[in-house]
Amino acid sequence: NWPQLWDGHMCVLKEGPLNRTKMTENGKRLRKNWTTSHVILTELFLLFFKDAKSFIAMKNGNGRPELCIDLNGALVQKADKMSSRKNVYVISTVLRTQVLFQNDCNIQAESWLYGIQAAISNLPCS
Ligand code: I3P
Repeated sequence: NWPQLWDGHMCVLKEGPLNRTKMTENGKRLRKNWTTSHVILTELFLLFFKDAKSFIAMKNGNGRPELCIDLNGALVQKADKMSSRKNVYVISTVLRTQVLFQNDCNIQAESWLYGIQAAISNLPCS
């Protein structure tokens, strides 16, 4: 038996598409691989799904996000120098994983920045 990530009490603070790539894992630099994800912001995690259907499937007990970022103690910042793309931000976690996210629409990208910042600031390690 595997533990469930979604307990039914988790609150979705924000949901929608974003382009993203993992940049660092456990402090080690990776080769970028940009993809579009369906992203779910909760009080504790930023979850990246293949698409909206995969999120629904997980809520029904099937499937997992492709990536689960622990927001407790994390940092989110503008990342202009880390990509040639526009409106790029980086989330850096306590366990030294970095994920870049981006949207061509600056209002959309900023809205994710503010949402993620707010979630982080409500967690004990901020
Ligand atoms: C990378 C790819 C990425 C690009 C990255 C390239 O090449 O083009 O999209 O990042 O730039 O190295 P490859 O596919 O051969 O791995 P951005 O789109 O974020 O600029 P970088 O090396 O300057 O990070």
